[in-house]
Amino acid sequence: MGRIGKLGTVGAALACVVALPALAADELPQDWQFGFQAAATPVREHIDTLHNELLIIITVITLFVLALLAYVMIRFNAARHPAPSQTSHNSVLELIWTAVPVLILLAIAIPSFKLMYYMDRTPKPDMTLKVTGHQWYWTYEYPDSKLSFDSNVLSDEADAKAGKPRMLGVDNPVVVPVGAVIRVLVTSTDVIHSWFMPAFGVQEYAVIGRTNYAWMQIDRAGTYYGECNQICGNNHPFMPIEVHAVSKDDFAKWLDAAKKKFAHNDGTAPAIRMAGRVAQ
Ligand SMILES: [Cu+2]
Repeated sequence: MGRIGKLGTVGAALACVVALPALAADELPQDWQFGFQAAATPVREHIDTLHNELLIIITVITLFVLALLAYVMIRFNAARHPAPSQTSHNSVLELIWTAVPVLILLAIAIPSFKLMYYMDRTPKPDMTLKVTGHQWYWTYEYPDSKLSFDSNVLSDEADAKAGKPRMLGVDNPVVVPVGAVIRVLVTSTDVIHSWFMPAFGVQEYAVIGRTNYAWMQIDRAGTYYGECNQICGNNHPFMPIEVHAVSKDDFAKWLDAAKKKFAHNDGTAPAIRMAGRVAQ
């Protein structure tokens, strides 16, 4: 095997290490993981693609600047070059070092804007999920099904008992069907929160008196976790998000059960209240 062949093998082996290990039903970041948590929606796949493109561009720029610095330091140090050049400008060079960065920025801006518009426009939605942030818990509403419930963080003991990751498990998780285009409406009743689901590429501010929106189409079943990531007060770390993506049949079954379980709710958000950590 030639040197390049060997390099290729090492590269392939590295790529295997960098690629995410097989994930269980709980979709969580792994210890010593490289890169992002595995993408579970088309939006997140597009974000990964742009991220990887930027990584190549920034690496090439960094190596180029490093090489220039090394060249200047070695070739033009005081010992080798005791009489400094009196050159003060060079029109061609100045034109190049202005135009090339502009072209690089354009090359970054075009895919970046494309991604922003892609994230912004919900394709024809199959269902709507309304998320309301409170100090310090979430309310979820399914306006198509006239269903609403609160979702509170679990105590450490309850997390351990349920086999959920500490401070990420909730009493009432969001359940959504795999493959459905879900329009997510996000708002708040007190301070600014943020509904952040890394695996879905969704991070939307929950602002009082305003409805922000995002969309997600989860491509595989699993349990996904997120958190409020806008500092919102005392219990900010205690308002996690737990999303179960299930098959359409399981979703229909859950919906029937949930309508009975949360029958006391008439589809409107409950009054603001202080959330304690729920022990179950
Ligand atoms: Cu919050």
